[in-house]
Amino acid sequence: MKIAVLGGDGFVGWPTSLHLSDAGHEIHILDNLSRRWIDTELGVQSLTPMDSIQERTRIWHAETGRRIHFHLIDLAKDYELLKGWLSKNRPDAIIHFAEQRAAPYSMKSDRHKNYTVSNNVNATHNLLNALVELDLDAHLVHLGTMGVYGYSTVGAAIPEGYLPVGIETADGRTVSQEILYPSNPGSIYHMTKCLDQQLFQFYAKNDGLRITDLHQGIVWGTHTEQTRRHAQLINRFDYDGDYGTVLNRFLIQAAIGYPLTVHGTGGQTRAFIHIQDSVRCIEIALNNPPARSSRVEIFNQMTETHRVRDLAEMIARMSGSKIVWLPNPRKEAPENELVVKNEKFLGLGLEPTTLGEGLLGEIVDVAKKYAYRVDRSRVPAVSAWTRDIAAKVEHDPEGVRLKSVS
Ligand code: USQ
Repeated sequence: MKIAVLGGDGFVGWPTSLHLSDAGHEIHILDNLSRRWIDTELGVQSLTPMDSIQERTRIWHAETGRRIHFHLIDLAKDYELLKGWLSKNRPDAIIHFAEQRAAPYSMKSDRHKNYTVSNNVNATHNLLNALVELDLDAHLVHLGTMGVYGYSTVGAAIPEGYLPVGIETADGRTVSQEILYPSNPGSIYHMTKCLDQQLFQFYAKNDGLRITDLHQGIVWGTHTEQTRRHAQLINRFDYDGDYGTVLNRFLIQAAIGYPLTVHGTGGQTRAFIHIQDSVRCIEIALNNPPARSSRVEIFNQMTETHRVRDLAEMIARMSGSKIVWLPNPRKEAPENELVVKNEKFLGLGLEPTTLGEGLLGEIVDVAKKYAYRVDRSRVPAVSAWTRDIAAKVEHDPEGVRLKSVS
């Protein structure tokens, strides 16, 4: 297949591009390199030394003989450029990762909120609009998030996208329907993925576009089979308070002798998936497109759920690290149960890589190898969800304490 990977320079986009190129597909990365600019804005860098996209693709070609093509395009701003590229290249499938994906970054200031909304929503809408205009029947696979559901299960498992409901009619009958699971975003970033869902529903219904939306949990790990092949193919690995996600952060903190930063009681339960499984799921989704004019296909892309404090305690036992219990900079439920259905990927052959499989140690080893690149002052998560929360917490740049001053 000829596949366009939008956002193919990012944390999941890069290993996905390698995986699919390895499987024999023709890969075109379209990316505006915004993630690299955000690193510059924030004054942080990936834990792992990451080469330019051109250098990465050169090494991939030298290693495998396969070409990954790169095109510098900003989906959200360069509609005509995007349309021109799609019109000329007419890919069979498009994978859409090209969105600002960090909740804390999206909540930093009014400017960051505006940026996240206009970047993410315009990127998705420009793409859908262009597909219709060009009459291009490419299968669109989008990276959504488990966060569209919120994380509370009211005692029932979260279904894969659609909720069966019975609606009482005026004449006393009950009409059965399947509706999109009610969205309940916890950040501006997560909200943009809820807006994406609505755009997909409309374009599938109105124009018959073939769309798959993958509601992914928190990704952990850094290497995949292909990124291991050469030092310069290494994936990015974020540890800072804005882009580092919880499990990878705890592992890096363990590696550099930094206390594990649990927000609140750590009673938050979240869904997780290893990066290797993430790229496999995308391949499975590509191989199972919905029919034209059918409803949007939705998969829950996760393999297990864990409570934040259980992860911290497990890593503390493994590494001898201390845990610090910090005032939570986010507005979120302090404790929640989470049960999620993921039978669709399992039914299509996904064999989950779980936390028990010895990979945690490998990640600590990667983190130790590059520990000299860590700026410890960038570890605390300081982006507060509301003005009230911001007033109650204060950041101690010398240590880990994001401490309550009230
Ligand atoms: N947390 C801590 N300590 C930390 C960092 C985070 O206790 O040092 C807590 C947070 O308060 C939160 C939980 O861990 O309760 C998860 O935070 P996270 O930063 O790992 O994940 P999140 O902000 O939800 O976002 C990440 C990705 C996003 C993806 C989402 C999937 O950045 O792109 O959509 O995970 S999900 O969480 O399932 O919605």
